[in-house]
Amino acid sequence: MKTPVTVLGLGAMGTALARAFLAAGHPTTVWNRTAGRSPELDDLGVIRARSVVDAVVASPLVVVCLLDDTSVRSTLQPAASELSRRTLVNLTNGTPEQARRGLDWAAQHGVQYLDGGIMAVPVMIGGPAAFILYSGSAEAFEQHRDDLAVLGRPTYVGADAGLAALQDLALLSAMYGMFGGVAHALAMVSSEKLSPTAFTDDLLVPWLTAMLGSVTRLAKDLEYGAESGAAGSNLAMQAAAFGNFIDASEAQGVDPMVLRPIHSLLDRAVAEGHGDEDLAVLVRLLAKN
Ligand code: FVH
Repeated sequence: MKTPVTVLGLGAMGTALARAFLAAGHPTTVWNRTAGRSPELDDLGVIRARSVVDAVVASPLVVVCLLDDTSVRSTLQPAASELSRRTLVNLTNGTPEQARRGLDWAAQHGVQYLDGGIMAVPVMIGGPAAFILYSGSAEAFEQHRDDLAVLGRPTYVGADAGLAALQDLALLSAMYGMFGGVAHALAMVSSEKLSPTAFTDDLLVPWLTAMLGSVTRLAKDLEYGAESGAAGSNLAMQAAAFGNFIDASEAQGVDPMVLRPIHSLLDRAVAEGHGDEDLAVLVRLLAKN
């Protein structure tokens, strides 16, 4: 018999989590603030609890995936004593501080706590590209590693409960930086009525894919120091070229708001004497603040 699992929250993500547990044969109990959400789960054999307390007592493993930390705290507080001696896995997006507070709250109520960061969108859950970061109780992680594996590759990042959220937010920040740049690039080509799909397939995706190697090199520079002469792309050169990005955007009627902060950062790096260095300097400048 597979571990019975409770999923609190049937938004797009909670529904995908419940579906994956059901597909893997876990008896799956669900609760959602608005009753009757995701009716398609009924045909898959889901058990609907009438209250959070009923949902919690149904399973030794309770997964919560709600909008935010406030909704998690208000939802769980009435079921605090029933959560005792169970494992609570919080897959709601949050900050490292919220995760650490979650661990403290759980410890006060005798609950084993894991905080998680889902690195997937709902359609990816249960598929090969999905992975989920976990931090908090190592014992709970070992106990439920196989259960959690049905959602996506489980990746434990440490006993400090905040570490999953920290790295989740870092990864999402990189993603949104990419999306911001992509939105700007597509606005530029659209200003000349070029085909967005042709530009994306023929040029943008191959270009971003090629640049991924630079991400690895940047991290190595940061950790081990820059290899002399390896870059060929000094910051003074990049700052000078960046003025063209802004000017051309404005000439095309495209708002350069996404680019301006990067331009400022490059200019600052040059003004502070780093013109002959490489992009790793930007990390150091950002981390100082
Ligand atoms: N969907 C995604 O692409 C991302 C992928 C990475 C992880 N995120 C995080 O997952 C959390 C849930 O996201 P979601 O996509 O399921 O969000 P919604 O579809 O908007 O559903 C929200 C659920 O939260 C419930 N809820 C909202 N406020 C409250 C409250 N005060 N008390 C109790 N429950 C609440 C809501 O219930 P209802 O509106 O149906 O009654 C939904 O179940 C989120 O942290 C993402 O950042 C998703």
